[in-house]
Amino acid sequence: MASFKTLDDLGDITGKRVLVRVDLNVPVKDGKVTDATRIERVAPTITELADKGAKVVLLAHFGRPKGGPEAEFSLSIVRPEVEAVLDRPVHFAEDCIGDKAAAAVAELKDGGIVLLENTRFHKGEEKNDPEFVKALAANGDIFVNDAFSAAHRAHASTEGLAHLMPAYAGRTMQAELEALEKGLGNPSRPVVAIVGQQALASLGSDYQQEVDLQAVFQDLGDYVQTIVSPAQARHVIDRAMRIAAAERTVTCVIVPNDIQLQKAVPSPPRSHGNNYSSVGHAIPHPAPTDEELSHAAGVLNAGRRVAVLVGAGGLRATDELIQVCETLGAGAAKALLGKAALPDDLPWVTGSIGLLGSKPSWELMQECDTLLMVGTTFPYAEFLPRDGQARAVQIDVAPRNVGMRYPTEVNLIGDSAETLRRLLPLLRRKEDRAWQEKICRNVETWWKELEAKAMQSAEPINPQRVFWELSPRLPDGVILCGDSGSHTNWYARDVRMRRGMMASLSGKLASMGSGVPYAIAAKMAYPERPVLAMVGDGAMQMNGNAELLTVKQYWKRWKDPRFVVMVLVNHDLNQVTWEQRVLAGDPKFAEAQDVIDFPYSAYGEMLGFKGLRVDRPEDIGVAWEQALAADRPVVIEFITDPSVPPLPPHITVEQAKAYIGALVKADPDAWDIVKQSTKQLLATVD
Ligand SMILES: Cc1ncc(C[n+]2csc(CCOP(=O)(O)OP(=O)(O)O)c2C)c(N)n1
Ligand SMILES: [Mg+2]
Repeated sequence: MASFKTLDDLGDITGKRVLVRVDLNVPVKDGKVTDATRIERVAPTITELADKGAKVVLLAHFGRPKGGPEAEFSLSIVRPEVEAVLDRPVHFAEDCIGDKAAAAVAELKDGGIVLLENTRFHKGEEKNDPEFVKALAANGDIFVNDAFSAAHRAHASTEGLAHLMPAYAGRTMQAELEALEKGLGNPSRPVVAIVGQQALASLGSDYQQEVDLQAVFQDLGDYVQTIVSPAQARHVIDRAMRIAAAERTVTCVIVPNDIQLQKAVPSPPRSHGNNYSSVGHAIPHPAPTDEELSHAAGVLNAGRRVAVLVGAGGLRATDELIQVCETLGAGAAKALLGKAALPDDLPWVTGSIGLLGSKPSWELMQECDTLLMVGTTFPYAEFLPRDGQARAVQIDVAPRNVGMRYPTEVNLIGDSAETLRRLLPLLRRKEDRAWQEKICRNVETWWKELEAKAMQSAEPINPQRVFWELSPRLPDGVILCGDSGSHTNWYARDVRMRRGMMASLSGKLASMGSGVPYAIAAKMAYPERPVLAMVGDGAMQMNGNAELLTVKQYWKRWKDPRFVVMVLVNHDLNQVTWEQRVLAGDPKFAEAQDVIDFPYSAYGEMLGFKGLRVDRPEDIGVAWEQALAADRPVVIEFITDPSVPPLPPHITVEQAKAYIGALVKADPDAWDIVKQSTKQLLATVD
């Protein structure tokens, strides 16, 4: 976040005219302020400036006048309450610019305070009109902004003035910006979902739009509460925020309609059953003890064949992971959400693990005698070493995640980068590099195998080739957003990550439909980065096509317009078709599995994007280049062969038998599959 100046940076301000933007947009009833919270918030800044001898000139808006004076929106109504809170005289000027303002400011003594009339009585305020900004600036030497709640709007008195004069954050603004810095500086993005609900009185009557939201969200959030009384709101909101931030999780607050309409209770009555909560949160920083670290180092130093498995928790520990693997002569496999944790150009990185994984990852886990798991809850334990095969160390920030899939000997609870940094000096460099060299050879062979598989012909396009050709053309800093389908296999295996790229998909739930929404979210968070969504035709028809309208609505605001949606067309819910064939031995059930044809790229063009349709293997590379260099969003569809098997790196005998069983039971695609499977087998080098 950009740094900013605060009142601590002001030099001597005696006699200086300080324009202070405050938020005085307070609720008023019958000419009286009913809630002075906002005034109380800005009071410390005002008194501090006045006490330092400045002439304090207050600027604020009040209500929504239509660009001219309206008596009911005059700040003169608020002035007595400002005086009361500050406990000192506050003068008033009937205009915020021109002669009236100038005269009132000229009359101020050092340490005096004047409130200028509603800035919104001038159209120039909301338009951020340069002339109006100049007129406001005429009454001050310094600008202090303390109106955090108005800071999201680029108006003359909030944003415009900051360009014309030396600008400082007031105390409220400073506190809010520092809190934001803490929140946003924390790489995980906690979520508080605030959800509406039908009126309390209607609940239980099968009312229109009545849903048991508590039950719906129960499994999603770590704190799910329905506010049933306004007095409860303060502590429920405070806790929802605090738990979400501190535990890097999702919380949910349900607010029924009628509760939304009731008056806020800033401080509940002092009686049994009420709570008086505070705002803010503290992020825990667990750290293992020196003893635990040396225990872990002992295990890792004793190992002769060390394997590392890294997940999403290792995404910010790339340097440390590289150093640890180099020191231990280890190989490293990546769970899917940790794909960006280590670049694939390192020779001992074996790539993805699991059903969508690589053969060298399988071999790494089969043959290691020591396992170090970093920030991962990778679910498929059959892809880890056999129970008892390896001594294991696990690093995770959450105590609940350790020792869950494999019997670990040492669990280190802490941030992965920090913990690895502390572990490194305790690790001895393995002089025998034979294990790592073997892994590197396995990896080299695997990439060749993948290339050979990708280059096999298919009808019309081999889907692996789409991903194989993508890797060298990926722009620096790209964010990759995957979906759930056969394409997830090719993404997991064939795409080579480089440093600085980011990648995600629906990992735990493996939900279809993540590709386009994730990509939109990625672009909202990082508008300066190129983003690529990789989606199947089934998921595109499920929600991707509709979400392209969201892209149409927003893309012109993005600094970098590159937003590519890749649709892998195979007219099939291919992943599940294959799962049924291989795991259950069932032939394809066309009625459920077929996906109808749809002109994805033409539809993209209709929305004003670039559309590309590729149905010849030789066009893949050029098409990717065009898509990734376009000056607008792109929908690029590849017409691919559903007969290419997305088989796991190590198929069990049962699976192979079931697969053959499916083919003899009159699978509509049987012949094509036999052809493709034979080709894939022949492409295997070793
Ligand atoms: C919401 C949801 N529904 C169903 C599934 C089960 N499922 C996983 S992959 C898949 C097929 C995806 O088809 P498509 O998007 O066309 O990709 P393909 O496998 O053909 O590449 C299905 C039905 C799921 N994971 N999520
Ligand atoms: Mg499909």
